[in-house]
Amino acid sequence: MLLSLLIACNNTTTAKDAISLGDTATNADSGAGADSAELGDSGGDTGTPPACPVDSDSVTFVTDSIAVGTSSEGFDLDGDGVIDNAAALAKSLLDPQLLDFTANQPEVLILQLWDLQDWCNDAVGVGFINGLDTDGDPSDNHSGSEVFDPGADVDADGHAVYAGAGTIAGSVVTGTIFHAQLNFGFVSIDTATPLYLSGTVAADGFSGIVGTAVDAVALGSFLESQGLPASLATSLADVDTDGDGTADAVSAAFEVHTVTCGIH
Ligand SMILES: [Ca+2]
Ligand SMILES: [Ca+2]
Ligand SMILES: [Ca+2]
Repeated sequence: MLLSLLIACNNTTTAKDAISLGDTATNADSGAGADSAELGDSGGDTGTPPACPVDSDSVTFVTDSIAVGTSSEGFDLDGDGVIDNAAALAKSLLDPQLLDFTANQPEVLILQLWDLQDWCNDAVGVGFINGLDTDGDPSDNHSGSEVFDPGADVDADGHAVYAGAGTIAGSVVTGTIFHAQLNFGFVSIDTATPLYLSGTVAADGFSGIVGTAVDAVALGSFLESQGLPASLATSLADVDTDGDGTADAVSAAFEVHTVTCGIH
C-alpha cells in the first residue's frame, strides 16, 4: 500500500492523519505540532536522521503509479466533515485505464515543488505540469532521469502555471493547487475545486493522496472517449460547486507515487 510509505521522517504519521485534511488550515496546524515532537523520536529510534537540507529552485517528480483511492482516502471538498471520493465507487473500472495511461502514454503528470530549502520543514510552491515524453519510449519514463517537455504548463521562471502553496513538516507535505487542467492525451479536464495533495516527500519523490473534483459533464465526455458510459459521471456526481442545490461535479482521490524527473 502506498500509504505505508508515509513514514520517512515522521514514523507515527498515519494514513488517516495525512489524508483527512479537507480543512487544510486545521490540518497544517496539527501536523506541525505532531511533527516537531516526532522528529526527535525518529532520529533517536533509527540513528539515521532524515536528510532534510536541500536548496533547490525546483524539483520535479513524474507519476509512475496512480490508482483511484478507496472511499476512506481523499479530502473533504465541500466542508461537511466527510471525505469526498465518489470515484472510489468506480475504482475497479478506472484503475486499468490509469495503469495503461501511466505505462504506455506519452502524456505524463508531473508534480513540482519550488522555493525548497528543507525537505523536513518548509513552505513551498507546489504545482502540476502536464508533461510530454518526446523520445517515443515510455519504458524509460520512470527511470528517475527522464526529461519531459512541459509545454505551456510552466511560466517564465520554469514554475508550474497550475500552482498553489504547500507546507512540508517532518517530510509530510500538504498542498493546495488552486486550479489545474489534467491532460489525458486528447482530453483535458479542468478541476472544479482546488486540487489537494498530502503525502511524504523527499529527494526521491512524493507518495500520497491527490484529490479534487471534476465537472460531471466533462468527465462524462472523457469516459465516453475511453469506451465507458458517460452516464457514469452523472450518477457519481456528489459535489455542488455552484450552490444551486444540484451536484455537478465528481469528487476523486488518487493514490499517487512519483519518481524524480527533469523538464526542459
Ligand atoms: Ca465532504
Ligand atoms: Ca521516455
Ligand atoms: Ca450545482
